[in-house]
Amino acid sequence: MTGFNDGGRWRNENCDQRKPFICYDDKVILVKENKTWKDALTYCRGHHHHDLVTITNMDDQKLVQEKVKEASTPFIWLGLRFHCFRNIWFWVCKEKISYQNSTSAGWMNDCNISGAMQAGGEHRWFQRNDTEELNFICSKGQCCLIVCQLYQYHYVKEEKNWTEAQQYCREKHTDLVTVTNMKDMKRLINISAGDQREAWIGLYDQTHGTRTWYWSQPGVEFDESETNWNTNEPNDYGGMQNCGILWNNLKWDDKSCNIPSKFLCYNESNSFQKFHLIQENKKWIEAQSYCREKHTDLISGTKQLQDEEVKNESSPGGRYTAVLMGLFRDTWRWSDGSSFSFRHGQCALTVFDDGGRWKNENCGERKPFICYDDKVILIKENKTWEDALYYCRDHHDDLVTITNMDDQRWIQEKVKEASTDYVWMGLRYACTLDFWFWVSNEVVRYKNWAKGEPMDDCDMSGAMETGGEHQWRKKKDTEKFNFICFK
Ligand SMILES: [Ca+2]
Repeated sequence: MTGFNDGGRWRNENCDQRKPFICYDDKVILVKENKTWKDALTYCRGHHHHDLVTITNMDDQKLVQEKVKEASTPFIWLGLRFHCFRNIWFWVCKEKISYQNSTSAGWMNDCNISGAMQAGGEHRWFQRNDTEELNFICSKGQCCLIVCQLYQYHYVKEEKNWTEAQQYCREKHTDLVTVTNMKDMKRLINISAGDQREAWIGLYDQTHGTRTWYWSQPGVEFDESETNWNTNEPNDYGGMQNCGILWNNLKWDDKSCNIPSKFLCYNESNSFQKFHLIQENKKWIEAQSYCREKHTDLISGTKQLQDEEVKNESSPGGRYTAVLMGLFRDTWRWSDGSSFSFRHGQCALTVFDDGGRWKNENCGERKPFICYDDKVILIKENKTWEDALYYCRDHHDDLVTITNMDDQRWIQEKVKEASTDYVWMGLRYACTLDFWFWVSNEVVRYKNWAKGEPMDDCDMSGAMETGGEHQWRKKKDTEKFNFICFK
């Protein structure tokens, strides 16, 4: 067993002792039945697994090659397929082929062939005729094993000043990195290989002091028309007031971020008590860290502020007169023009050994930097749902699939630029089978339907609202909208 008090070093122990323990979920399963490639695909998709396995990097490869050693056939089917008509190889879960482990002999582009891994030897990939009957590997849960994201980060070791770094990223990738939440922050820390201590990110301050209000919780958008300022607020009284407080009459006020105060946290996963009054006095940035660590975030957005639970708590003579809320303003902008409110300390440079906390730095200094590649694109042409689908498949990859809240946030930032009121997604109603599905074959698990949707109706597809809360609506698929493709 392993104990944590000695740096995780393992030691021998009587197996009958009662101890806490750590389980793990296997994400891939070897099926020791001999099937043609197509039958193997159907099996994986139908047996509560997810799909034939996709390998996008060395970690995936290692995970899979450990499994295939147990196989009873010399090769094992992967979810790798040759698209005869488009003349390309692709992964069945729509991943582009980035990582490769094929034979040096090269691949013939031929119809009716699929990719298989050697059970022994170096576990390389070979093309096989898809009527061969082989063991196969299914993946469970997510399409991609280790990383499955709508955007990819690239750490560039070469040292450049901020402007040169921005230029480099825009040429070779999409832009300098945009960080939208804590999960992204962890990805950033993970890619900072070796002894590199800090790197430029895409946040910059060139607005000459023009401040913008944001809500702390990622995905909650500030709406000027819903504000509830006290009379003559916000007023920058006595200097800069960049943080928001809530009076117990539910009116808002701007306050200096450095004055410690009680605060309200919001917890989205606790259905009994969503709002938590913290009686300790903290500065705004410390209060934010506290809420993000123990709950979800500082209370954010008018929907949360108008919750009955908050109204009951807020009364004259109650437990507080004023609390910090998740409202702040700053002069920082993301290089790619997106309006994500996520901040992790101050500004444009991320320092890896301080939990990735950001600090402000002279933009002329030369540092390594982090670019990102966007894997989705908004097409500002008006097309019917079917024409949009074919456009994506011809020019890019597919109409977009949204499987979780993070995907939703990334996409809703894109649709703001659309010229139509709705934007098509790869969501379709199967009339004869009576269910909604993603064209990428993903099951519709995460949902963001507007109230009253979706009614089941024939010839309907799913579109996202361009404005408002960016919820999903079913629309007649002959309507013409902008749309979003996977790249
Ligand atoms: Ca004020």
